Parts: sequence; C-alpha cells; structure tokens
Amino acid sequence: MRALRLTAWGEAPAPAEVERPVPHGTEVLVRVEAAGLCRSDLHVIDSAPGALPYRLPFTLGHEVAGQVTALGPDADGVVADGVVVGERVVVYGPWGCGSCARCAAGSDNYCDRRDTVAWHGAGLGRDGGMAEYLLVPSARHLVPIGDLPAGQAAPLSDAGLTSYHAVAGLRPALGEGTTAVVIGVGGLGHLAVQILRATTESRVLAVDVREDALALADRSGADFSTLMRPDTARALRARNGGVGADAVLDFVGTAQTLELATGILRPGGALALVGSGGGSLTVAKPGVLPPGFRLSLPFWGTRQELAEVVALARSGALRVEAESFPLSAAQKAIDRLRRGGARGRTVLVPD
Ligand code: FEH
Ligand code: ZN
Ligand code: ZN
Repeated sequence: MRALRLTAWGEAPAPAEVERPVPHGTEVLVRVEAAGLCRSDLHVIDSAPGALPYRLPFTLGHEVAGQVTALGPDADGVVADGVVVGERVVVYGPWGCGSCARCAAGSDNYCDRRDTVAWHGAGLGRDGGMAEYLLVPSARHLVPIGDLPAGQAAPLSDAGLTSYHAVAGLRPALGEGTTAVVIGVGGLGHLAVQILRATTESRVLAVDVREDALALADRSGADFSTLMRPDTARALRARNGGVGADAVLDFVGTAQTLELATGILRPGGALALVGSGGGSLTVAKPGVLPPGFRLSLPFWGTRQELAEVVALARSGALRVEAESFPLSAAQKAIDRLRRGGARGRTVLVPD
C-alpha cells in the first residue's frame, strides 16, 4: 500500500510502498478515506535527532477517518459503539500505554505512562493514516461517523477535539454574559469559534493577522473579528463594554499573542494556551498577570469528547473549512501549510 513515511530526521517525508497491515488480537484495520495535515506534523518533520522519542521509520497522519475493513480475532470483545466491518469511523489518535487508569478511561491524551512509550499516537511515532490503510490498536479508539464526509470527519479527531477539549477546560468561565476571545482562526481556531457558539453562552471575539481568517471567523459565528495590531487589546475591550475577556484561547502561542492574551484578560480570567508558537509567560507574584489568572495547557482530548464532537458535527453545528489534496501531492500541501497558505484544515485523500 502507499504511505507517506518519515525515514530520517530533518528530511522531508517520502511516499513509499509498504505491506498492508493485518490486524491481530484486538487490532482493527481501517481503510483510510482522509487524513488531516497538522502543524504538529511540521514540528515532527523538522525535529532534530533525539528531540522526540519516536523510532523511525513510521507513517505520518494523526487525524484520520475511514472505513473498518477487518477486525483482529479478539477485536469483537472490545468493540465500542457497535463498531463492525463496513462501519465508517473517525480514529481517536493519542494512543497511550493502553493499560493505565487514564488510558482505561479513554483519556489516553493524559496517559500516566507516556514516558514509557516511544510515541504520542497514530502518525506520531506509530504508523499513522497518511496511507491507504491504518492499523488501530483497539476498537475503543474508533467513533462511528455515519454519513459524515471524510473530509469533514477527519479534522474532528484533532483540530475539532483539541478545540473542544480546550473549551471544556474553560467552561466555568463561559457562563451567561461572558466573553471569549479566540486568537488564531486557522484549522483549530475556526472550529473553536463554532464550538463556543454551539456549547456556551459566551460572546466570541476573534483575532488573526489575515483578512481571510477574519472572514472565516465571521462565517464561523464570531460576534466580532479584528486584525492583530498594537492596539488590539484596547479595540477588544472597547467592543466589550470596557471590560476584559473572561477567557482567551490562544491557538498561536507566540510572545506577541501571549502578550495580547494576558493584556485582554479581565481579573479572574482564564487562558488556554493551545498553539506551540514558542512564546512564554512569566508567572510571578507580584507580577503583571491579572489577579485570579488561570492557565491551562490542554493537549488533544478524550475519546468521550471525540464522540461529543462527532455528535455536534452530525447535528450540523460544526462545519470544517477543509481543503483536500491527493496523498500523492502531500509535499505540496506541506509546503503550503509551512508558508501560511492553508485555508482552514488541509486533508490528504489516498489516490
Ligand atoms: C500532537 C503531538 C505532539 C504535540 C501536539 C500534537 C497535536 O497536534 C495533537 O493535537
Ligand atoms: Zn495535530
Ligand atoms: Zn496509559
């Protein structure tokens, strides 16, 4: 089968012909219909030798949707939600050790033994879904998607789930009369705007550096969107009755966006730092952060939350802005993402 393989650190991934996997034990074989491309893929591709615990080579792709084509002999004993051959599914990607309390509860994203495994999940040290087939360790990692198009479903497993999990951690700050600010309206941010509108009572203000991203924010339901400028914190306060934001989700994570985030938060406000843009915060008392400041560093999400995200999408409450490329054009898609040309989420379709 065709697969996009990372074979050497610091080198571009390359298409290769590899054996189609055969499921054993509890494993499930999924024929891939779409695999999302994530900025984390770029971090992995660009990593120096030894920076990540992953063993080369492996197939990239941690945001995958497809159809179950075969079950290992023990798979039916762990089938969740009636996953059977022929079922179309999205794959919960942050596979952990599989046996700790967190993994047993479907919170593999916070596996207690992450330091004992050489991966973060599908396509992240384990063979992923930028390929014709994906071997999934257990049916518990699969969520049925019904007739959701794969290009809509795949991004739910990472962009959607990560945004949903970040919002979930801020929920106490998102009651009636509150305001949330989304910084970075890309593959994750545009879904965060929709998830905030669909699951909270907050007003949603959006910030980005690109005009077309502001248009995407508006299409996603933002109450107000503005370009990132030196006076953006003032402009946002002005749109919010002179009061700061109750919550900020920073999907960029640079020094500039963190400065804006902490500058716009009201006392008692909460910041979810999702983007890995290299910025940092100094947390000190006395210090410059607002009193009552709360910070979370959410990572991906839980399997149960993925089922909730899929349910939102199937209800019509989420629409992914996605652009498809054939898997054979993966390098073109990677280059486009790298130079900031991607609109919404990029998905690769096996050709
Ligand atoms: C995956 C692995 C490591 C860091 C970040 C990620 C995210 O893309 C998962 O949502
Ligand atoms: Zn990702
Ligand atoms: Zn675990």
